[in-house]
Formats: sequence, structure tokens, C-alpha cells
Amino acid sequence: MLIKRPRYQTIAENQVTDESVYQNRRQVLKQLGFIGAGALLSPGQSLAFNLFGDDPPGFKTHALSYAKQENDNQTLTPLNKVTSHNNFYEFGTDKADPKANAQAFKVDPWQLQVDGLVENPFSLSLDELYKIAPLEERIYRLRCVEAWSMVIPWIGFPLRALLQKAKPLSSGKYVAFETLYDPKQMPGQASVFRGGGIDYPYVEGLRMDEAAHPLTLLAVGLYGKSLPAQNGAPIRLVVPWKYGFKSIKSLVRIRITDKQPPTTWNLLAPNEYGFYANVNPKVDHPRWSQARERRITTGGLFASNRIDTLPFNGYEEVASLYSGMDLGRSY
Ligand SMILES: Nc1nc2c(c(=O)[nH]1)N[C@H]1C(S)=C(S)[C@@H](COP(=O)(O)O)O[C@H]1N2
Ligand SMILES: [Mo]
Repeated sequence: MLIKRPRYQTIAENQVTDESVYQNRRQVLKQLGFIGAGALLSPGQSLAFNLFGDDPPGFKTHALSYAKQENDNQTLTPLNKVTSHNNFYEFGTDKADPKANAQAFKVDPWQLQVDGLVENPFSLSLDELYKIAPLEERIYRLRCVEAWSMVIPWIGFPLRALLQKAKPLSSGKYVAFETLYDPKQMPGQASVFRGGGIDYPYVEGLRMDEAAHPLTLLAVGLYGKSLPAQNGAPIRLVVPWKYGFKSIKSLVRIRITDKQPPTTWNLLAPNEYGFYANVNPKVDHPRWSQARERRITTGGLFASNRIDTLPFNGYEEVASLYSGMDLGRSY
């Protein structure tokens, strides 16, 4: 299934499947009709934004601006690695399990329920979700707490567009997310052993200002196509400045709450995984260093580069969300 992309032309099949196409950022952006290279903001330039106002001018290309850094941060992780090295414990705990076990995963029909402290609760089908906002391509780094990382060209729309539609009440301070619970389809949910001891459904949460930040994405595709099951089909969260476990997959519910919601990895090991989980090279995991990471890159199946981890995974424009907080301890 090819996703609908109302804002720009469909790119040809042979271009989509060849990730080398993505390595020339400007060429791709032109193909997708985004720019005008002049619209790019420089890395680290801060964005002022209103929680529910319009996106700042030029925003759509902002996340991509990092891709031009002359270092390892620009090279896309090849599609075959993005789709065969996964964490999706509902389908098993080994990196190859999700691809092996999720192929029959049924994502159509699908409903995403949005409720809680909102003026306008709703439930949307996939087709309706695709129309919430124009789909955009966003090239983001994904930094797993296990100290490996990828660079992935997502297709999606900002979570803030969905929130705007739901109209959160002023009492709504947090956003709670929930993955599908369906042990018949998800072997990890049917067995404590295969599911890594998680009490399913997998749940996550963000503070409202994090959720409404323009970088926070609901992804429905990658590499120009709809999401593979193992990457969280049909719709998943992507929060690029936080450790990967915050980017919850296969969403069925988004609920606005007044209290900080429980989150799966924090419930499992509160001393190892915090609620905020912002990427921070200075705060080590209790059992390993977070100073560097293994970037999964082009080359052979096991090719990777060891590189320094950046604060907020390089998305430093979010730092102001945490001013006054002791990030060293809020991990
Ligand atoms: N429902 C659910 N979401 C999840 C996970 C999971 O096990 N279940 N794993 C998380 C972790 S630890 C990471 S690193 C990313 C991995 O995303 P990817 O497989 O698309 O690279 O998904 C996150 N979202
Ligand atoms: Mo992760």
C-alpha cells in the first residue's frame, strides 16, 4: 500500500526502494516539493512556537537541516537494517524477532481513539488519520537507550495537529499513549517469557509541551512507504530527542490527563528508565555508558560507526522545555 501524500508527488517506486536517493538531501527535498533550500534553518537555531499556534515558518525542513552536518550524522541507515534490527517486544525480545513474527500483523481496519481531558474526543480510522495534516518526510536520528542508533526518513505528521483537533482542556497536562493489546497476534503479549516481562499493553507518556512540540511526530511510514509492521504499523510516535523506548509503536489510544502517566520501562525498572528519558551523554545508564553510540550505517550487515552521543540527540532546540529542571536526575 502506498500512502497518500497530498502535498507532493509520489516518487517513483525504483527511487523509493533505493536508499541512495535519500543521501542527497537537497535533491530529495526538491523531489518532494518541500523547498527552496533557503527555507533551511541552521542547526541549533531555536524555534519559538505556541502550543497550539501555527508551525513556525520554515519548520517543515528544520529537522532535516541536521542532515547536512559533515559527519556520521548525515548518512541514512539502509532500509533493510531499519526493518530487520528492531525493538518491539510484543513480537519477541531479539532484534530479529519483530520482522520474523509480525508479518501477518493485521493493521486494517484500525482505530485510534483520542480522549481524556479534551473538548472533542474522537476515534479515527487509518484513512481519516492520513488526512489529519499533510504528510511530511522527516529525517530523524533514533537513539536507543541500548546505545545503538539509526537515521530514519519517516513519513508522518506532527502530533500537535492531532492535539489541535482534540482541543485539550487547560487541565490536560500530560498525554498518555497506548499500544494495541492483542495477544492472539502478538506472541510477546501471550507469554511473559517471550514478552520480556512487560505488563502489556505497552504504555508511554509525554508532558503536554513535549507532545505539542513541532518535532514530535506521528509516523505512518518510512522510506516513502507505509510503516512495516515491525516498525510500529500502522501509526507510531517518534520523539527524536528522547531514548527510543519513548517512541511507542502501533498506537490505539492517546489520552489527555492531568497526572504524569505510567510508562512501561519506568514501571519495569524505575532506577534505569525515567519518565523524561532525554538523550544525555553525561548521564550513564546504571549498567553502561551513554557517552557514545553505535550508529548502524551503510556497508555490510554488521557495519556500524562508534560516534559521540549528543545532548538531546542533537535536537538542542528542545532544551528550553526543561529549563529549571535537573536533567541529570530526571533521566
Ligand atoms: N509498543 C512498543 N513500542 C516500542 C517498543 C516496544 O517494544 N513496544 N520498543 C521501543 C524501543 S526500545 C525502541 S529503540 C524503538 C525501536 O523502533 P524501531 O524498531 O522502529 O527502530 O521502538 C520503541 N517502541
Ligand atoms: Mo530502545
